[in-house]
Amino acid sequence: MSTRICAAFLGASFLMAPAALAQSVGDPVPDTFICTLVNGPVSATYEANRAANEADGRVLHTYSRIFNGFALRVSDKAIDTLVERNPTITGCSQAVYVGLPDAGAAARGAPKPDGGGGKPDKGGGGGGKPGGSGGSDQTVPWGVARVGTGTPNGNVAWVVDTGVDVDNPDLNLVGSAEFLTAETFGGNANSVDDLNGHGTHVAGTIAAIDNTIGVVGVAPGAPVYSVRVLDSLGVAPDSDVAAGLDFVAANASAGDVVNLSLTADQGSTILDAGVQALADGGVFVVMAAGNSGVNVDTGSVSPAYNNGPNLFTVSSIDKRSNLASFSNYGASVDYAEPGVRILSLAPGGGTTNKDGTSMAAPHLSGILLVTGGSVGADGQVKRDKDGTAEDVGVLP
Ligand SMILES: [Ca+2]
Ligand SMILES: [Ca+2]
Ligand SMILES: [Ca+2]
Repeated sequence: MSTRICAAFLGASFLMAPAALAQSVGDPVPDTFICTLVNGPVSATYEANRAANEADGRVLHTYSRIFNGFALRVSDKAIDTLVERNPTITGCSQAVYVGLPDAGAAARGAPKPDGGGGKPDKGGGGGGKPGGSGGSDQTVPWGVARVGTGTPNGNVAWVVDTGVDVDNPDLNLVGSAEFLTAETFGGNANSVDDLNGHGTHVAGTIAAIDNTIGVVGVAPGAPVYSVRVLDSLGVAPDSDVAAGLDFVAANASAGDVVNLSLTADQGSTILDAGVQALADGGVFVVMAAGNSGVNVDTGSVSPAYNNGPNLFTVSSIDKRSNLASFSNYGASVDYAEPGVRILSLAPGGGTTNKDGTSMAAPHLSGILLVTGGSVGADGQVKRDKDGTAEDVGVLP
């Protein structure tokens, strides 16, 4: 067992530890297992509690929408016995860490998620508010200018992320939920607030209100529901993320949009099941392609490699429509959207620049919250790496 996995148990006391010690996306989560149950009238809650008692474990989550099952914290010795003795359990697999794609970009020397500490790019791309009304400090980010803004159709933007700033005056936040159970370095379970900044930034691009502050989103003022599944470092077990998706599946309506600016560096069957269940329910699922510079299909980047009705994977372009150096690509990618030097909201007020496919995906989420499904095109991505250049999605 590697040092960094053992270190995971040390938790909050290592908040300031070097980044190299943090869990990596794709690593197994110690003593955390996701179990699936046979189809039929089997209660996930009853079975989870029974299993926890039997194996001296603790129930972390139950799932009823994306599949029937539960997540347990239990030793790996006990888990084998549990499966053998309980015919209602079809199998258990160890959870893996998933997280923000941006962490990978930073590690590879791509632009840092915070834009290298640059100052907010006031008017740097999109200029001021069209019409230039005096006294407004609202900026139209270049990406929003490129994609356009339109009247939201009333559906909800479910931002499954690091949380969304709970009292940001530039957002119409209609609810917040939290599903973190892991004692990771980022820790901070039991708060719904955004302790990273990523989710607030994503929400701003989708739906920042058209007023005199901050930025304006593609679907200004659209209702945002925050589903906090990633800690302050942007990492979490996929079992926690799946709990967030199960919650969305139970509460979303057809036509709502789920923005998933997170990735597992390898296949996550539980995330795959989650996005598919949402899509089957008529919810649009918008997924960041990821920032590792790899092909999502040959690299098995989950959930980005999932395809089908209502599933959208988004790559990142710069102002010249060139594929961003960090952006993943591949046949499963559906649209390219602005994702380099993107200005949006920061927790506690103000604005900041970030780079990544995480910033590209919310542009498409905003489009879907205006159109209810149709996406226009403003040219195609340049310097595409897979021979199938996707459209730059804009409001029709
Ligand atoms: Ca605004
Ligand atoms: Ca696709
Ligand atoms: Ca392509």
